[in-house]
Amino acid sequence: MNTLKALLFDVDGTLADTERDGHRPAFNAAFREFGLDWDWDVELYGKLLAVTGGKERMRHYVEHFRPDYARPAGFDALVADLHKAKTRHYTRLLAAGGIPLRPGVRRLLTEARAAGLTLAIATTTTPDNVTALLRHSLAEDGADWFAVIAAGDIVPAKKPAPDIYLWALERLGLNAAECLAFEDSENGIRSSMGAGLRTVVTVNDYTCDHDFGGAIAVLSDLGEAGAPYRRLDRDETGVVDLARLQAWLP
Ligand code: XBP
Ligand code: MG
Repeated sequence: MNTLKALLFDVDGTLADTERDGHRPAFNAAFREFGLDWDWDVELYGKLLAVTGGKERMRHYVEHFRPDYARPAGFDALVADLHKAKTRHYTRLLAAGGIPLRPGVRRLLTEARAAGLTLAIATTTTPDNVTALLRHSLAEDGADWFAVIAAGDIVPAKKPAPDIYLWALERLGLNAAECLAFEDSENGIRSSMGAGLRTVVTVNDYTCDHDFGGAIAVLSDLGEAGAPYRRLDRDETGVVDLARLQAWLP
């Protein structure tokens, strides 16, 4: 049996439910700030999530949902400026304590640290978003809990490309077989499995219908004592701790 050395976590949708009530209103606030009539409601945002990365998502929106919008000269710079404003709105929301960690996340991170496992992050979101979430929703020194934070434009090809996980593994100096990944979306698991990582999935409202073929477990969440996870790929409830993760490994 393989002994686990590291756990690699996606951020958005996995550590916290950030998309619907975090990123989405932050995009909308940036659009208003720039006098644009773009407004992403909950349903439309679900469709836009097919594209990872905020800048990429805005371009996708203009291309596929706003044929009426005439791109100004300097559209690339506008997208970059909008994205900076969006990051400002989003990190302010986090600083106001806006988004809690998902069930079981703090418990598992704490147990893994105490057991001497290495923790890492692999996400397409902007680095500032990650550090703000860890600081305001995990702990003042939350970013220091993670040996590697792989985020944003650090690799050009975002998820579902495996590049961000491969980059994190290289930095960690570990093989995929020594690690486990945690994801919430099909793009995420395609990325992690593309890097050879066994992956545990915790779904959310936006991703519960995604294809998670190949995951070692598909769960409602990580579970807490008194509020166990529900496993979606078989009849089982429980709490994800290190003993259970180890038992799931071949
Ligand atoms: C996260 C994303 C990100 C955020 C927005 O995907 O798709 O684009 O929605 O972040 P994953 P930025 O959880 O698979 O990493 O606006 O900072 O790009
Ligand atoms: Mg995610």
